[in-house]
Amino acid sequence: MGYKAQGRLEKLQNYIDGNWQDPASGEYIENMDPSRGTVYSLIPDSGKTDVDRAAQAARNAFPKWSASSVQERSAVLMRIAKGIEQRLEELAHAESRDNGKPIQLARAVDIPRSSENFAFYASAILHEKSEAHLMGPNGFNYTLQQAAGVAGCISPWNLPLYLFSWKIAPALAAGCTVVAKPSEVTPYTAWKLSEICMEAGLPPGVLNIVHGTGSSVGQAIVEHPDIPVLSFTGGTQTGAQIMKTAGPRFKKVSLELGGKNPNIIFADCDFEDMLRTTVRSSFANQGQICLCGSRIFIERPIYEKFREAFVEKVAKMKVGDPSSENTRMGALVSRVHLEKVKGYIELAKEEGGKLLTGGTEPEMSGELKGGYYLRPTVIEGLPYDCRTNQEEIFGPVVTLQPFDTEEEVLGLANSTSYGLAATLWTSDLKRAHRMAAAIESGIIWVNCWLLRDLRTPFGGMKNSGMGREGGFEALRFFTEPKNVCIKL
Ligand code: TXE
Repeated sequence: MGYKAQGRLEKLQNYIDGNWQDPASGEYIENMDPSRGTVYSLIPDSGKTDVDRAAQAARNAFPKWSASSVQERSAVLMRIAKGIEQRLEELAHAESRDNGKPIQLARAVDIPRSSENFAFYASAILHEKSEAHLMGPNGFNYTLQQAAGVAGCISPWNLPLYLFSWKIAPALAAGCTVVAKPSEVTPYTAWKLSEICMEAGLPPGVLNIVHGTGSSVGQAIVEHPDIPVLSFTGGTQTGAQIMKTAGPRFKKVSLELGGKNPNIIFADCDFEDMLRTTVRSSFANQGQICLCGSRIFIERPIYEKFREAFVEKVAKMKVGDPSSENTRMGALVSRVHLEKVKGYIELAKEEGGKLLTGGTEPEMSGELKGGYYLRPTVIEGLPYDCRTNQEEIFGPVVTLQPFDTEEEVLGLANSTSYGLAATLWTSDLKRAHRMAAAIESGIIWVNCWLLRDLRTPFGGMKNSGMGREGGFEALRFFTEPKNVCIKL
C-alpha cells in the first residue's frame, strides 16, 4: 500500500540513466525491519512510467556498452566488485536488517558472494572463445556471440544482493544493458549497489534499478517490448505468470524457481559430518534458501540414532536478534511469510505429523517482541505424498522419513513436482554415482551441501525452473549466437 513519503524515514530512489530518481507516482511502500516488525525506510512504489524511462535509458546505452571491449567491461565490473568488498561491513549490516538474517551469515556469505559474482564474470569474459566450424577447402563458419539487448533481471528476497548480482553481473559482462528489480521486501542493498555503480564509473543507463512491487514494476518489465531477455528467480507460481506473459512475445527466459529438496542419508555415511551439515542445510537463513533440504530421508538402521541426535541439536539452536554476533537463527523475512510457514505447521499436524521440536514462536523481549521469529521445526510421521511433503514451505521446517531400500528412496525423492537440489550422504562411491544419475534434480551434493563453484551450471528441472545460471551458461544466455558462413 503506497502513501506519500514522510520526511523522517530514509527514502530509497530508483537508479535510472545514472541518476537517482523519485518514482513518477510520488508514492512509497513501507520497508520493514523483520527483526522488530517496524518500518525503517521507504521504497519507491514505481510503475510503468518508471520502467519505460529505465528501458529507454538502457536502450540508449546499449550500442556503446555492447560494442565496448571486454577489457573495458571487465575493468568496470572489477571496480564494482571492489566497491562491494570495501563496504563489506556496511552492506552486511544492511542486509541483515532488511532480511532478518544473522549478521554473521550476511558477512560470511551474502556480501562476499555478491562481490565474487562481479569479479567472476569480469574475469570470465577475458577467457571466452567463440566457435568455428570448418568445411575443408570449401569454407568455414564462425559464431558471433552478440549481446542480446536490454535484459530484465528480477530477484527475490531470500539472498537479496547475492541473487541480484548473480543475474546482473553476467548480463553486464555479456554486453547487455539492464533494467533490474530487487524484491520489494528486501530492496536496501540494491539501493546501495546503485551508489557503488556510480562510484565505479559505470556509464549512465547501463544498469537501471527500479524499485516496486512485482505486479507493477515486475509485470511492466516482463511486458516491455524493448526488453527481450528475462532472468527471474522467485516463486514457481510467479514463474508461470512470467512465462504466460513472455511466451507469446517470444522472449528469452531463464527461471530459477522453488524446490522441495530431498536430503538422503544412508547408514554408511560419516555420521558426525552429516549431522553438522544437515543442521545447516535444513535451517541456514531460517530455511529460506531454495537449496535447503526440507525432506530428510534416513535409512532405517540409523533412523532412531539420527532423530535423537538431530532433534537434540536443533532444540538447542537459539533464535535471536539478527544483529547479534552470536545469532545463527534470525527472523523470517515478513509477517506474511511467517504466517504462511505457520500455516504449514498447522497443516502438518492435521495431516498426522508429530512435532519433535519447534513449531512455535519464541518469546522475544524488548524491541524484538514485534519481530517475525519461529523456532526451527522438525516433524515426523507424515506420508510422503501429503501436502506438507510436496509443497515448498521455504522456512525453518523439515520432515523426517525412514526408508529401507535405494529404490524406495529414489521414488520418494523424485515424488514432488520440483527438481532443484538434492543431498546424498553415503560412503559407497558406486551408490553415490548411481543415485546422482537417477535423482531428478539440477544439482546434487554428495557428502556436502552448498559447496559452490561458480563455473558449474546452476538451476533446476521440472517445476524448479528453466535454463541454467552460472559459468559460461549465463554468459551464453545473455547473448545471441549468430552463425557467419564464408565460402572460400
Ligand atoms: O516470491 P515472488 P515471494 C518461493 C517461496 C515463497 C514463494 C513466494 O516458496 O514462499 O516463492 O515468495 C517479483 N511479474 N520463493 O512472493 O512473488 C517480486 O516482486 C514479474 C522461492 O516473495 O515470486 C520479486 O522481485 N515479477 C525463491 C520476485 O518476483 C514479479 C525465492 C520474487 O517474488 C511478479 C523467493 C510478476 N507478476 C521465494 N510478481 C527461490 N527459488 O529462491 C512478483 N514478482
